[in-house]
Amino acid sequence: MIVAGLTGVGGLLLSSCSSAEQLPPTYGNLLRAGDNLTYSAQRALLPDGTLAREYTTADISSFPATGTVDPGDLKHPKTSEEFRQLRAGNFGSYRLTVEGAVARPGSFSLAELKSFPARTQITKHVCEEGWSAIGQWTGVPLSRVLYAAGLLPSARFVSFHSYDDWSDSIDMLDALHPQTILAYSMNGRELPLQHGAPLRLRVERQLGYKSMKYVRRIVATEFLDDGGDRGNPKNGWAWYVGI
Ligand SMILES: Nc1nc2c(c(=O)[nH]1)N[C@H]1C(S)=C(S)[C@@H](COP(=O)(O)O)O[C@H]1N2
Ligand SMILES: [Mo]
Repeated sequence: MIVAGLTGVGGLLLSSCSSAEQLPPTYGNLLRAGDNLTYSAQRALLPDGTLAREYTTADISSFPATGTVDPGDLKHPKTSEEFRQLRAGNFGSYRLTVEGAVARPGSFSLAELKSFPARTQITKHVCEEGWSAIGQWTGVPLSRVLYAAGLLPSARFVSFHSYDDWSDSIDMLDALHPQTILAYSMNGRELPLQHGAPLRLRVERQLGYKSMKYVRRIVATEFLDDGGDRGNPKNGWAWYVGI
């Protein structure tokens, strides 16, 4: 009875939100209804370009590596072998694929990504497991890469696929945000393997798990792809986790 009642409330909340465009996935339970409220409220209250706080080099802290620390160790038949080969060649033959709603789908080498104007930022990473750490990241703004590929006006989300078989996405506000970068350096050095080499995403206005490591492929999409079986919502984590 109580469960049915709660489900009813969830349904009510959901339908009252459904006029907003392209809400994150909810799977129809009460907890997921909160995702929609958080997303709608943050997007309504915060101006688009609000910057996450940036720190100084004196604030840089020790930074644990979590989740996957080497996709070459994993059992995904295709990607782990591909990653082992890339790693053996110090990522010299790595290419980031960019496709979907772009006029010029293709790929970029690390040298090409490094030839774009870089952005360096010292930010606080907040993990959903309860720890935080401050690190310095250098990389190419995601917007640069998307524009270089000829991002189409119809694109509304950007999906990311990694070598450890994660899929996730962010909306265009986060994708084009100046602090959303594809980082190849951490604390002034080459990005360490355990922190996502050769290229990781930094999404500074959301919780740590949105900052995907080992990025392999980027897809601009017109509709939300929450990653399906490889995505966070499927594992009980919210799609949108603004901080
Ligand atoms: N591809 C991939 N990206 C990932 C993860 C992962 O396991 N695989 N873990 C996430 C989580 S939960 C956090 S807190 C951060 C951890 O980054 P770090 O290992 O550099 O501390 O990466 C995020 N991105
Ligand atoms: Mo995390």
